[in-house]
Amino acid sequence: MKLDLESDVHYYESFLNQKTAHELYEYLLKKQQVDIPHSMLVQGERLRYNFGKLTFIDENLLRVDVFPEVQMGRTTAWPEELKNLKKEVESLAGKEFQIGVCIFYPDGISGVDYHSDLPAIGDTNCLPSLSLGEERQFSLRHIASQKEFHIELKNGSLIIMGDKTQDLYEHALLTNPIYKNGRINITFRQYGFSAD
Ligand SMILES: O=C(O)CCC(=O)C(=O)O
Repeated sequence: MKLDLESDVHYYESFLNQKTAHELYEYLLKKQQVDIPHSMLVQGERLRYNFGKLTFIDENLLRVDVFPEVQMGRTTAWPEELKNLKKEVESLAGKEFQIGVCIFYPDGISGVDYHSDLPAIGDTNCLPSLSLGEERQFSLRHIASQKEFHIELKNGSLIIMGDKTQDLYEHALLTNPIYKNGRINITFRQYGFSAD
């Protein structure tokens, strides 16, 4: 379903069925320990955050250490268990994603404020984002008009922020204490820039 916005944003409510989504959530918690709180060294000081983070990276990039752990937090090669999912996302989006940023929000006290994902390590003109666990409200705010759009992201859903979304909108997972359970999000990211 295309969302009623000025840029290309598509929402796939049942990208994964409930059973698969639940199994993936459990796998990421139990085997990959995405709930380990994110921490980073900033000017010699270790900052700790109220969310977990683990970044999956293509092996060739991991080998050349493009993403040092002190900057990125925990990183690991894409595990076998996620490779099919990665392929399915790539085939739907028509792009390859070298990086998967996996965030664990323990409850509604944890979120991320409005921001745009401007190109840094790669193009951000296509950002698929998978939701697992607690259904949470996701918000997009039109930069020029400040008009907000809200959508509930279901367990197993995929939202793809396409062309112009990062230029025209900011997005957020606003904190709200009504949410009591954990949620995992994986955003699929490109490394590098295409010529066009
Ligand atoms: O958890 C989410 O759905 C939002 C993640 C996000 O805003 C981001 O990765 O830039």
